Amino acid sequence: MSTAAVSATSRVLNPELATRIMSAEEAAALIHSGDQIGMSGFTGSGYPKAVPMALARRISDANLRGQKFQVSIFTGASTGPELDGALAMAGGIHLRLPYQSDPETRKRINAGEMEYMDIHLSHVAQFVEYGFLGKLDLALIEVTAVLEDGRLVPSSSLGNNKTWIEQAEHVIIEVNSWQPEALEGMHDIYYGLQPPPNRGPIPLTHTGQRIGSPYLEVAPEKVVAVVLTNSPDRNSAFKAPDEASRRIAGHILEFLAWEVKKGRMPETLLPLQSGVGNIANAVLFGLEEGPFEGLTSYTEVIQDGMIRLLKSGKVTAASATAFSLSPEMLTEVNADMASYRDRIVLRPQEISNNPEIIRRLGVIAMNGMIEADIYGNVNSTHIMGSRIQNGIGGSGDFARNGYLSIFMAPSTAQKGAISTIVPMASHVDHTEHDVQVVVTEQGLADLRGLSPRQRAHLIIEKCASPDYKPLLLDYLSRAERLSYGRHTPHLLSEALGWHNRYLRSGRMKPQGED
Ligand code: 0RQ
Repeated sequence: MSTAAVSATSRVLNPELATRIMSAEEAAALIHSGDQIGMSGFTGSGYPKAVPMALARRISDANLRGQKFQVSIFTGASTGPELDGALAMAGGIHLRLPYQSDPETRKRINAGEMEYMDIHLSHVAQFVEYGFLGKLDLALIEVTAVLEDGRLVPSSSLGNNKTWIEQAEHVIIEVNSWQPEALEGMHDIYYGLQPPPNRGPIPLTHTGQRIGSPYLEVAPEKVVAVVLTNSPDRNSAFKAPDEASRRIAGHILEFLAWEVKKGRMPETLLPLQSGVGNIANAVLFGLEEGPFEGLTSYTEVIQDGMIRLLKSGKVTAASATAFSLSPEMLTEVNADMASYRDRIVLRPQEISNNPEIIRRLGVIAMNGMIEADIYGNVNSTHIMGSRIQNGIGGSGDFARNGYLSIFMAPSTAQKGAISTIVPMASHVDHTEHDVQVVVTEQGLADLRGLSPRQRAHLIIEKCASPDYKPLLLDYLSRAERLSYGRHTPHLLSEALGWHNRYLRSGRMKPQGED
């Protein structure tokens, strides 16, 4: 047995579960075509790494023999190449939910070869519990260790693990000895959520509070396999904040300072949620240099910027469901995990993204977008209205229920060929009713208290690129004169014309407009 395997064995302390240790190939042989499998994993953290690869090999072999072998994969959110990448490449996924960001998976979904359900992350656990998504055949969960009494020490993400373990007929556990043992005690798993009509209030009133258990519970008789691994999480590196991201961060910080001055939030602000992507990370970097102290964060993932804020003492407590760190930051944090245990709480995503808690705490939601239209409808998911990029993720959970809902993007994409402020959004994830602030590097539009026409003028004035501003103003003024109704003026024959033009010519601007 290799050194890695020996150290992993020492992490399976329960004698009954130790008897079920087997290879990844033996465990993958227990999976059937057509199974619905709930896997751990949230961003490149805490996803199973050996059994999905073995399953992908099994599926490829079946395909070579002319047999179709596909499974449906439910996770917390996106995962790593050993899971989404390998299974998509083998053509082994029938249905994927609730979020992905893997290039191969994205390609297959957009080619119409894979079904994809893009779901609010807070909904997933309850959809399975209510039976909306059918039977869950298997849970495949990475953990850090198995305690003597059979309880599980979770790894670097929690996602929907509690629900998968409870709802699945059978459970396979991967014990990853690469995960630091010091993760023990960082998690908070709430077991008090009953289905309606018996659902009571969740007793969580501040960010760093613990209301549950640090361990996952599993009925030992459901566990059909325990697989030992020693494999790193794989998150991609963040780009250093560019000029546009820094300017977006600057506008947001100025706006938050104004809100404090107006007495609409305390000097320590309200719990921050910052979404995925480089701009969100740049906002966190901006906060590091900004004036605010004693901050807290109630969010979905702990990114590099959040660790820096915790280290500098600017953020005192952070709650999330997963780590999502660049390789360099991951090495640093893993070596010093114990020092974060009193300041970071990892929760199931039904709690990290819970509308009740987000509303109660008054979270400031800051999320990236693909485009916004002049009225404030936001598209977070679809390029040119039909090609999925990632998914809605937690953005809807936070935007709809937050104290403030901010959406941000550079004012142009693809080297200026695309305006991210458009007459009509080609797909809508967040309606004008859920979006209070739109910000680009050009400026910030505070939409609160404004009618649609007032919003349109402000968004164009503050957020549009100077290259597209005259075209947007021209559209709006003609729509204000000619629209069927004047409440939300539109020229339906033109509203999506910019997208059409891009698809035809590779740029949103008409010929001759440079
Ligand atoms: O394309 O990859 O070919 O270069 O879209 O764009 O600028 O890298 O954006 O990494 O900030 O992600 C909305 C996708 C932004 C993200 C989105 C093209 C662009 C590039 C990516 P290339 P960037 P970011 C959970 C929060 C939904 C989930 C969410 C996201 C690629 O923020 O997935 O919010 N959000 N979860 O060129 C055509 C446009 C475009 C465009 C960008 N208008 N038209 N292409 N692109 N805008 C809550 C938490 O707490 C985590």
